[in-house]
Amino acid sequence: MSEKELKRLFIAITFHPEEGFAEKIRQLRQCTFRTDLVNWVQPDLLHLTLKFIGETDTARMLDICSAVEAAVRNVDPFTFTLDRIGAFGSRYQPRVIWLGPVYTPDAIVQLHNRIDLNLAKKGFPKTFGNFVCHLTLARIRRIDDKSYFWKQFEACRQLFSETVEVRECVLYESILHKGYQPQYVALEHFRLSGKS
Ligand code: 3AM
Repeated sequence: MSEKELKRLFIAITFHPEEGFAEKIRQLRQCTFRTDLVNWVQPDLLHLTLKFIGETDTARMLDICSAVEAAVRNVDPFTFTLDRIGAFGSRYQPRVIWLGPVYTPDAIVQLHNRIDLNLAKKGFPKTFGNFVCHLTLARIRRIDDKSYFWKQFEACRQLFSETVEVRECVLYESILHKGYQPQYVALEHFRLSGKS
C-alpha cells in the first residue's frame, strides 16, 4: 500500500492590509523591546482562521472541498471592521496579540459554524470552545517588563480600524519551518456566491 501524504490544513480569510497598517503595527511594536522574545507575523501572512483542520491525509481533500463549497454556497459577501486589540493568555503571561472586531458580525460566526458543521458531517472533529474572530499579530515567548507592555498596549487601544471584505474563504496548507515563519500555501479558493 502507498504511504499517506499528510498536509497541515486550515481554512481562513486572507487579510489584505490597507495603506497605513504597517505604520500602526510599527507603533504597536513599541509595546515590546528588542530583548523580548516576540514573533510578529509578517504582513503577507496575516489571516483570520475560520477552522484549523490539522495534519490530514490528502486523500481527504475532496471531502474538505465539498464541505467548504457547501458552506459558502448562497452566502452573501460581507464587510466588517477590525477595531479592537486583545491578548490571549493572562496579564501575567500574554501569549498572543490579536486584532478583532468590537462587534463580531453574525455573518462570520455563521460562516465558521457552517464550515465546522459540514466538516463534522464528513468526520472531522468539531472545534472545541467558542469561535473568537481574530487576526493573530504576534506570538509572545517572553516579555521582561510587563507593566511597560500593558501601559503601551492600552495606549494603542484606539489605533486600528481595518476593513475586511469577505468574498472568499481559502484552504491553506501550513508548512512549518523550525525557528522561522511558517509558509502558507493557498490550495483552494471558495467564493461566497451570494443568494441570488
Ligand atoms: O492565525 P491563528 O493564530 O488564528 O494558531 C494557528 C493559526 O491560527 C492555528 O491555525 C492557524 C494556522 O496555523 N492552529 C495551529 N495549531 C492549532 C491547533 N492545534 C491551531 N488551532 C487549533 N488547534
